[in-house]
Amino acid sequence: MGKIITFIHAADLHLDSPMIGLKHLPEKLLARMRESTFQALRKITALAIQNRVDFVIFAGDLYDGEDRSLRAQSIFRTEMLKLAAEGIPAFVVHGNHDHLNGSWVNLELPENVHIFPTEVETKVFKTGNDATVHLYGFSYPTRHVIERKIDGYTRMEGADFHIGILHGHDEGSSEHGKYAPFSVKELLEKQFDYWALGHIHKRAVLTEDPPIIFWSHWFVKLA
Ligand SMILES: [Mn+2]
Repeated sequence: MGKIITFIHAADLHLDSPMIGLKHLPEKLLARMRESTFQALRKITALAIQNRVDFVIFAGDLYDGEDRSLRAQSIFRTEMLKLAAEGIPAFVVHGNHDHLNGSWVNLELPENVHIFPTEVETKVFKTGNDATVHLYGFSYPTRHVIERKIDGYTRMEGADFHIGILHGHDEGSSEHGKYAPFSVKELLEKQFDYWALGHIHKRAVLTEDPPIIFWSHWFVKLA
């Protein structure tokens, strides 16, 4: 029988965003909007636990600001502890908003949270059902990453599933900052089973087989 994995692909939570574009709203409504990034995170962890997924992916811009407000970090830590209690790991890349050149007061995260470094790295994870997964990703060292980081992604044999995590710009579209650019052709050439993309704040299915997807809160089952 073939192996199956399930996970949640989230991106661009922008925790603790001040929602500057909405500051004309009535105060109460604005306050609710400012809570919405945390509500989204709580929904993700609840969904993960309810569905007993194998892991959760955060594909960049987890925090809105490079200072990673203490409130954002504290709430993220609380939610990650909930996942830790259920044995669910989280794989995180940081994007242009929460790049590693910012300065913040560091709140230590539980050990189930795996942060990718600034060069593309392969993380190996074995699920409870004995499926081996290779997850490939990198975090932004600074805000403006214009290199073709896609060149650093290389399939490493020895896994049942290969998942690329990339916060960047699809050259086929004209929107958003043109960071870490890639073409769909390049992603396909990597021969991965799924691409968990982040950066644009709306759903975009670039290809279905394999799934190359921009989105957040997306429940995925691969077989
Ligand atoms: Mn971004």
